[in-house]
Amino acid sequence: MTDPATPEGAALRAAFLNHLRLGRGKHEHNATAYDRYLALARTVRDRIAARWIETHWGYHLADPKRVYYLSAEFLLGRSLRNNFQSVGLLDEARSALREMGIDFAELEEIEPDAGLGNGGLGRLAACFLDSLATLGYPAYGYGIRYEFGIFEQRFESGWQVERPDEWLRFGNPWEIVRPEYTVPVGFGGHTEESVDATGRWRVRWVPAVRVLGVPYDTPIAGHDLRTVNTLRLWSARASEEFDLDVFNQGDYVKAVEEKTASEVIAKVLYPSDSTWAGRELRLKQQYFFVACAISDIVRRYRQDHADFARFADKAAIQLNDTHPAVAVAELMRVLLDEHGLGWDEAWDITQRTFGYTNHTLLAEALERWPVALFERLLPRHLQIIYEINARFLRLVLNRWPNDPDRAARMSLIEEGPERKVRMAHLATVGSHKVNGVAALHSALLARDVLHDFAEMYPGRFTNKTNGVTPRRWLLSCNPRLAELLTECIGPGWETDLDRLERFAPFADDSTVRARVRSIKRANKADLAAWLAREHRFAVDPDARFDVQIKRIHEYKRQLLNALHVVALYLRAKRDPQAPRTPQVFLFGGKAAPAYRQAKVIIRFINAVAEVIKLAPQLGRDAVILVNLSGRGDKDLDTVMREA
Ligand code: D6G
Repeated sequence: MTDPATPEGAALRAAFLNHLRLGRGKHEHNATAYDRYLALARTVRDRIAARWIETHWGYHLADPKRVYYLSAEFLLGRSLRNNFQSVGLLDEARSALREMGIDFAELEEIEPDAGLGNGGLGRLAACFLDSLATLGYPAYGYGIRYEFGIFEQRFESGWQVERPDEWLRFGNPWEIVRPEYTVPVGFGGHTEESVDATGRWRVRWVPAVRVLGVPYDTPIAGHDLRTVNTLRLWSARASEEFDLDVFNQGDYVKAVEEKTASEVIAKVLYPSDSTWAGRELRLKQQYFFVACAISDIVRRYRQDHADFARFADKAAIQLNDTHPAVAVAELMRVLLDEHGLGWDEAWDITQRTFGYTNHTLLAEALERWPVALFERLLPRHLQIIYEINARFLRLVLNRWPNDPDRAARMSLIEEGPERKVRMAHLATVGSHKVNGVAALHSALLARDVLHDFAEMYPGRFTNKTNGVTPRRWLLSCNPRLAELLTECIGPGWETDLDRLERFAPFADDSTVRARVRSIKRANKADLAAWLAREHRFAVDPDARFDVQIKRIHEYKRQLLNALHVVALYLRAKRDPQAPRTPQVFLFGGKAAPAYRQAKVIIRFINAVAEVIKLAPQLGRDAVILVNLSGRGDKDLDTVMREA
């Protein structure tokens, strides 16, 4: 072990060894890679924690307007490198470890993916958290701490098979449980109506069961660590009262069974993508995290405010798609039933507080919950939704008195053999802004799917084009290019992407063009080395790479891409002498387990890959469908054993 080159390096090394010894009970000579990963994670978390406390103390003192991002999915991925990047110690950490004979990259590979999302919607949520913290907004993410994230993918005879993703099995060094903020969440039961002492009509919901929401906080460090915000994810626990009841009747096994039944709520992320999976447990999940979030938001607001007059000035709640849309009814319930506000005041606050982001125009993806299910799980919320609807339809009929079809189209309730609650309509009516996620999408939303609403509330409809955080998706994942950019245009583009325009003139600079080419070549060589190591698949880094990585779906047209490969193959077979650029087609994507057609597409791509591998005339061409769990065919246990 050599001495670290800088005081910062020495401090990192001391902190790391401390965590190894005191946190893991290990000497550096018998520590496993897993011990080292945990010790390193704690080392960087310490740096973040100090700013985390200061940031939140600052919020507490200033009482600013806070942004609350409610999302059923947060696809964070790995955090180790990102966090070192944010605290500005990535290079220091790498060299401090190198001096101890430890490879940072190897420890990075130990971290499981926080795969609490399916795809774009969940990654958008994660990118927003990064950007909000970087821009210094007082922002919170609220979601579910799924015990099993998006399934692990394997291939057997070319077919996708799914394995549960037990990402929490070995602990999660980033989160901190905060039992002091536990929230009881009701389900089922009935409502009771009465007149209170002031002569006011009151409704009280008496749930049949209560589940406890226990929050786990993860710090979200902005770039340069000026702000550290919080992602608060809720885990489900059986409530003691609920447990004890059965237990006292002497049936221990049944008590444990019931405990498991209520804890199942936060077990698993539904792996659907772009089609809507309507399962009772899913509605329970939605209400569970929404009830926890609203309760937490109201508690925080009430610390500084005696009444609700300023609530909408202090809280902006954004609904990431309709998964959290029941929040509209929940905030109304809390304001009406728990705090005794009148309808008009409560509704005004609710509308001013919520914003709704729509993610899809596909009819089969729009959530519609059966009224009967709502009635059974959330009887009070159904009453409130009916009342919102009655008042809303009165406005519609006032404005278009001779157009009953319009009222039927706009109703929050879809009539038919099975009546359903249209969650997109609830979210639209309950919000002051509705946005799509691309200019074309937003235009079509206002033109087709929510046309009647856009006509009624033209100012409500806006566009917010999705983006990604350039910290993760350029600075962190393409360090060579990031360095060249900084060299050419100076620092600052990481937080102000418009500055990349300054790179345009370098298109005329042949030295810079050569650098860009060699960076691309080096990155391709890295990818080729990874494919060889993790997937035992050799590709030529000088071939042209054509990469399509996203959930497998008919509308995403992986099939068309694969058929293109087949066409190229047939052409090469017919005329082997014709000049060709060698190409590597790389596919990556998971199919929803129940989506038969998508699974057949996976089987097809794997079959094409096999054929091309065996075609002698296509020596340097390749097709590969990468198993997206990122560990080749190894499961987490094998990876841990090797670590
Ligand atoms: C985060 C950071 C921690 C802070 C806590 C406050 O976990 O330092 O004490 O948030 O939570 P609220 O009281 O705002 O819910």
